[in-house]
Amino acid sequence: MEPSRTVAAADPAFRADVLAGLAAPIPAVPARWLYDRRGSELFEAITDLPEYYLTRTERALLERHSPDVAQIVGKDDAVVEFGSGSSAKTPILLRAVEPSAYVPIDISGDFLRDSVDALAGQFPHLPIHPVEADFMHPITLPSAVSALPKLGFFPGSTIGNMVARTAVDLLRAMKDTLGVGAWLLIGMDRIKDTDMLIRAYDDAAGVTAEFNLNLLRRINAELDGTIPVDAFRHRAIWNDRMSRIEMHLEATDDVAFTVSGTPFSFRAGETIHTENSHKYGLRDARLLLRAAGWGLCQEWTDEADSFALILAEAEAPRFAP
Ligand code: AVJ
Repeated sequence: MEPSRTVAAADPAFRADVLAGLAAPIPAVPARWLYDRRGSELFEAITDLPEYYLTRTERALLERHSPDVAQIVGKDDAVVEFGSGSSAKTPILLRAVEPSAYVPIDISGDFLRDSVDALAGQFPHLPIHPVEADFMHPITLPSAVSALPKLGFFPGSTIGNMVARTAVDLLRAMKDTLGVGAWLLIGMDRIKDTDMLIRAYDDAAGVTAEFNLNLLRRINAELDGTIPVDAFRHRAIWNDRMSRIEMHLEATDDVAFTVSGTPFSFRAGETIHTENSHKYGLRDARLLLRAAGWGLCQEWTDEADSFALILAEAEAPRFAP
């Protein structure tokens, strides 16, 4: 794959996060900065890796069970996707559910336009109402869909990027956006054999390593950084206590560099924490949803229980003992 880096104008939020994150007692950079254009291309390549079972398994679950979803939620809903449906997964659901409208929500107008174009070609009669917004906060949906029953869609185990507190905040915001009685179809990765998890995040071809190291290249390109990228290596670690895979960039030597003129130094072995990918057991997943007001409706997994597709319903508040 050809690197496609067009040096974007420095994003002040990126600079602020990097400068604060590198200076923190436990150095870390928010994972969302991994996904520039090149990072998004590398993530797409990850989804095709033999070790990265997540995408393949979730797609098979959707193919097998979208008709079951349609049976439960009925047809003619508004499907509201959190994140733009650039993936191959959205059409599988839309074909089964035959919605009256499709509402993709994304913070990036560019990603949103790309996915709308792709889906409009495949579903010429489906009304599409894109919303450019941050779905971490409750959103007022377009009035054209306000009277329709809602099916939220949040595939890809993206919820796994968030620590539990933030995940619950997000699930609650989704409930506020969709309303009581709405459905949510969400993909969550399961806790499993540690070696299998680590292989999925430290593949033999080194694509995930390149994805992680791309953050340093991006800092150098966009924030006038002097980081010696060769002096860092990709690490994928299973944090059992937190039930998550962590990606880190580990200094292999003592290094010193500047970012936007600010000096930083790392000793050999010190790391920059770049991403979390939380994994959920059967009851963990149910509890997370319940904590945000979503009642379990149905869950589907593959033979090996490696990934779960979960359908939940937004519960009305009620008196509890
Ligand atoms: C896009 C967040 C679901 O955590 O599995 C893949 C990102 N990072 N390999 C994941 C990712 C490294 C991915 N999510």
